[in-house]
Amino acid sequence: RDAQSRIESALYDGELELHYQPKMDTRLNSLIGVEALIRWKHPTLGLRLPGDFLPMLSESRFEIELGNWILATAVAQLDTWRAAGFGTAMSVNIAARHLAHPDFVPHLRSVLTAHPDLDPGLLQLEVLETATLGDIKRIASIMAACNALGVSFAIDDFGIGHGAVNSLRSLPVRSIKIDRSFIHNMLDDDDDLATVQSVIGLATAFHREVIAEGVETPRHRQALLKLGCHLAQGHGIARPMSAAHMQVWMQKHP
Ligand code: G
Ligand code: G
Ligand code: MN
Ligand code: NA
Repeated sequence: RDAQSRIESALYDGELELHYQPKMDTRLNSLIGVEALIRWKHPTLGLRLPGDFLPMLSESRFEIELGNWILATAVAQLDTWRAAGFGTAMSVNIAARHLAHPDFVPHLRSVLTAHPDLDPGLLQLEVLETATLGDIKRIASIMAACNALGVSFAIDDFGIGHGAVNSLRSLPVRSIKIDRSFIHNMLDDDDDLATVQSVIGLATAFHREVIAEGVETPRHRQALLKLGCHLAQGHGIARPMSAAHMQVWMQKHP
């Protein structure tokens, strides 16, 4: 409770901000979009990563409020970049519980309405913890309602666990993201390589776009290209950065 109210204060004190990480088409060497990632600029502890503070919010009312703020802030930035001539797409992370909240679709609609010149097709929602989604039919219908607004989905942290194939079969998602834990050792661990290969095969068979996260080296990038995955995100391309730095980066990487 205490930790939670400190994060609430951080939001109201303006200490929370979104950073952005590029996603690239490694064949064309072109930017395909950016992912928004929450950061806490803590006055004494420095930059804190979401793994340090988001888990403290799980199941709380404030988790939903923060999720709404993240979505509104990311879309406002996307519209600012559009108006400045950067036609980039943006992905925003959404907890499964947030997506399932009854106010999610109305909130999304109001955020988009606030930016009438923005093409909603530039917005993608990356859904986390799809394994815990519960009633998959209900989630599929919420996703369909968002799709009707023009917004697409990615399944984040995709693996080959229980429910992965079912998610692909049942959910109207455009993309899947290969979890970075599989990419990390894929060049040294045959099981990880087989997993990456299987996920790419699965995505291809289901006509979904597949993007690898945690691409840290040119060797990762080349191995993924050989396996048929040409979309990548990771420190080997660029680390998450502030909006101002992201804009400079976009100028250099059209
Ligand atoms: O940035 P970092 O690698 O520390 O992120 C750790 C985790 O926190 C990732 O799984 C990421 O998806 C999640 N995360 C980052 N930003 C957001 C956000 O804005 N909303 C939600 N719900 N999760 C986020
Ligand atoms: O789970 P999610 O995809 O939302 O996590 C994205 C997070 O992964 C980002 O917040 C970022 O900090 C982290 N990340 C991005 N690229 C890399 C990478 O190449 N290596 C590692 N270890 N983490 C990365
Ligand atoms: Mn993500
Ligand atoms: Na991820």
